[in-house]
Amino acid sequence: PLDIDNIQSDILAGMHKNKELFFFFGVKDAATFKTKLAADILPLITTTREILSVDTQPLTAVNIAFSNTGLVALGVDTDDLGDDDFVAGQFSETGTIGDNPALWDPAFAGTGIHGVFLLASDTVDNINTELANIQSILGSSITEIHRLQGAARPGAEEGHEHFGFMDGISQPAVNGFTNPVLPGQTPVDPGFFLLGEAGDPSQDSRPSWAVDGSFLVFRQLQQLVPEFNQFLTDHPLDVEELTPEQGSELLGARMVGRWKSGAPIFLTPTADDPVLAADPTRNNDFNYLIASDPAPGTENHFNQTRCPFSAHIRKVHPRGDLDPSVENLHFIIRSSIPYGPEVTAAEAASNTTTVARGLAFASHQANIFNGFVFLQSIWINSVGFPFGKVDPTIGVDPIIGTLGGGPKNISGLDPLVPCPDIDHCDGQLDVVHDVVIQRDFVVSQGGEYFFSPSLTGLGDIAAA
Ligand code: N7H
Repeated sequence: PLDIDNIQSDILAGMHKNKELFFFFGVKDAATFKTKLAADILPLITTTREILSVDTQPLTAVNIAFSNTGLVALGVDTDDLGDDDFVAGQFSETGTIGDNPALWDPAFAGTGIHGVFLLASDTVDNINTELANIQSILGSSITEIHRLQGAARPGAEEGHEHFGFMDGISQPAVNGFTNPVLPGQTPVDPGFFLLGEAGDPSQDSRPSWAVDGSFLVFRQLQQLVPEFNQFLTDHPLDVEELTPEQGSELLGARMVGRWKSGAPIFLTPTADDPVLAADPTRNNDFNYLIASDPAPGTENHFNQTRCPFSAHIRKVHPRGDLDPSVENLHFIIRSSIPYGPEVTAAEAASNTTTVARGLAFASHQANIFNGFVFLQSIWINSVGFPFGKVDPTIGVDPIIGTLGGGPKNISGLDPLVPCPDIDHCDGQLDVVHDVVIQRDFVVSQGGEYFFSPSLTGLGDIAAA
């Protein structure tokens, strides 16, 4: 069994709180930092077991993770960690992952961030109190580089990201941890997320201080919500019996692959189904390979009436589109939270963002290339993915895919175009890029790759 007293809480379980601060710092005095880390910070770190029960949750949960330059500054040799992307840092990979470095927040540009504290609680006041405590412990051994305050959206929007869609529905099930496993969840070995555990291809070669740690990919992803809403309003899908408003809603749902409620469009393609959305035994139980209408198998390669090949959740988890031996190599565990306020009346009226908001994206994986980098560069940003479909130029992910900020041609967003079934097209492929998205509605402002050690690993780092 996994040692959940030794694994930081965010990796497998998330922080379970509505407010979360990401506090990015540089180490100024490594010796002092390591002394304080061992004596005073380590006791503050929240474990997986503690977060799982409200009885043991601290007022403010605390996690810590280090970048490669941070570990090196602390005297840790990261060469044998076995992760080239981690060692390179996220800034050096903007080309690979499709980011425009000119749009990055200067805080993330370069390799100056050494570590990040994740502080989560019910109130920002609690978080600020814990941050003040940590800052007084560490004194001038660290310096603040950047902070991002995340918060669940208010009222009925709680759990929804800023475009309005329910988030946090689909996660892989981790063998030896996830219980119960819900219908539609794929069980995966813990070594996909935790170094040195079963299923980690480098299980036997990880240094002992790294065992039961995980790589944390952080991204500050700005969302242009009024602009996104205007796009939907301007391009309602012209489907019989739908009002323009419903046509716009359908377009948004087909870009994501779920309705705003969270109901998967593959199961309910023409209208939202809030009852289905709220049922955890049904809202994730589908596979693009299998459909009763049309015949099983047909759906997979020739038909995107129920769900576009390009839909965000299909791009990042092509259930059944690929051989499971390939598809299942690229799972991540997400623990993102929205940041920034609700859209103001003035922004909505002008269809223009003036206040920063978006998603503080966080994902855990035991191999950054197989996890985040592969998803972003090979699946999300490839116009041909999922490969082998009737349409070789599907387009990038309409939500988070990018072609350098320029126009994106996406096929299949309109359920009536192209021909739903090649047989019905007299063998002629009628590939129509029915929707052109002129700009990105999600803009990366940068991020970094971190390593979240186990609690014993933190002790080892402090002693390095
Ligand atoms: Fe995505 N969105 O609102 O459109 N995402 N995502 N994501 N995402 C998911 O199933 C969204 C981003 C994944 O197993 C849902 O939990 C937005 C990045 C994966 O079926 C919604 C942003 C990456 C899944 C969104 C964003 C991913 C997933 C459905 C950025 C990886 C699970 C709710 C601002 C590189 C797929 C759910 C599955 C689901 C949205 C970013 C990956 C609504 C707005 C950068 C693996």
